Amino acid sequence: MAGKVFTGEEVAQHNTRESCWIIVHGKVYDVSEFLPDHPGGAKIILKYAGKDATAEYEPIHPPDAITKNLPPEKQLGSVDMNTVKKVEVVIRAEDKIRQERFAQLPSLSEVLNLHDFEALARLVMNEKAWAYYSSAADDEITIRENHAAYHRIWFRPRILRNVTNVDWSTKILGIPTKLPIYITATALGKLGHPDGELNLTRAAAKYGVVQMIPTLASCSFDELVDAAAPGQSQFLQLYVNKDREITRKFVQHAEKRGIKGLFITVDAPQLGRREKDMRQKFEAEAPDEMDKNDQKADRSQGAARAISTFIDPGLCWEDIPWFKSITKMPLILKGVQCWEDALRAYDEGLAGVVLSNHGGRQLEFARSGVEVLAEVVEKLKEKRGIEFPNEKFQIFVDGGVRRATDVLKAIALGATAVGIGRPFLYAFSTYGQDGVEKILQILNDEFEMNMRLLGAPTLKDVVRDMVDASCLHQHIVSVPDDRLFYLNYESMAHAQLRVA
Ligand code: 173
Repeated sequence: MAGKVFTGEEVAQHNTRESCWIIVHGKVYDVSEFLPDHPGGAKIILKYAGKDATAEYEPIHPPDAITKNLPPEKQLGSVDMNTVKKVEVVIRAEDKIRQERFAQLPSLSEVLNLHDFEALARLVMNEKAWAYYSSAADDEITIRENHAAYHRIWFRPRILRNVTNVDWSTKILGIPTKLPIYITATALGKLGHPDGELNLTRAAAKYGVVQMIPTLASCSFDELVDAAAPGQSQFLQLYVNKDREITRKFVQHAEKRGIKGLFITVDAPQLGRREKDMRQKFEAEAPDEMDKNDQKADRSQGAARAISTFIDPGLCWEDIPWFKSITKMPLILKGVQCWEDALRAYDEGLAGVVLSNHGGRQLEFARSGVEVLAEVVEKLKEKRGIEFPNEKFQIFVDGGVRRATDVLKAIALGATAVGIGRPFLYAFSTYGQDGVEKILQILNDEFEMNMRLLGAPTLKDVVRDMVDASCLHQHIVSVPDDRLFYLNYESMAHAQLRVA
């Protein structure tokens, strides 16, 4: 059966809830029985009953999601695409304006810093994609605090040191990197650019940095590993599935494919409320009569929540030995938010922790990673006598980083390296791979200058005494207004009256 080639007309007959076939990437699938189980609700699938759903499917599913979730007998065969009616993609007026603005993007030489990419992305990106990438939890206090926390740390530079040559390369989990940053995991790359996360893989190869592949990438895991240059290192971010067999297979496959570190996300037993994303209503205009029974549709929850239902809220410390039994990769917990949990991770023999609040997208009023860093370093020294940075147990931070000075502050406080997420999304959503490379170039330039100005020829010379973090834990001190950051920050909107 799987070898059968259908015509577009044959597929088009199956356009009801009872017999619902769809086309994705030239293949025909019978999804009638899967409808009630679709995490994003049945309605969105019914909109494409009997039709080609590829354009809708592509940005928000890894390519193999459909083959993994449907039994083989529901994978009916292929279709002669010449006989398939093109699905008219309706572009909303606002998105048309945004698309046209691409022609007006300034040349990359005029883009001077990471904020610039965000400002431009906000103007040109498709509205839903912008809402998904930029949104954060509840009132978006934590997302802003992530950046603002860096304003409460000031430098104590040293003078008259020979800084003719400065070197900001280091090692992360034993892997050499040309900058003390890594590209952290962010989902749904194809919402921003047709090549999705491949933009990151390719730019990371050119600039000698490590990319963390997300579980929920738009590109498949293997595609991203295949795209790596010889010798290029990649990490994997893991969402742990309720079905541990799926997780075991994925982890072991990743290890076989040469992944150098497994970052287990521990701050998302349920996805936070991201209201900018929710207001976009991933609407699906299936005819009403088809939709009567669709109680389960979760589309009011935004794109991310709809596809996150597989994540196991039952994940707990007792699972750690199991992870150790299935892989030899270094295990790092991503999303640790207090010293007690960092200490436990150390005592469990893990390779490290990422102090992170998930870019402010999870628990609102979670503290910033860099604030938690200062506390973790102090307490682990007090309780276990260890100093940071430390090769055996490494601490990473992410959230709110926009400048090399931010990274240098984290390093002075004891971090090994810092994760950067959204700025790379904004860079490829505007300029593709060139944008990502430009960020890495900007950061290189910023590191060179700032290390000289700090009096630190290497990262080992960026030590605790080089920062004054005495106000870091104060949440009510006045900080300078960071104009570029706040010009980009898009206020949340209230509910609106219906248009008559
Ligand atoms: O932050 C996110 O949006 C995220 O991690 C996620 C989780 C599940 C599905 C999509 C994205």
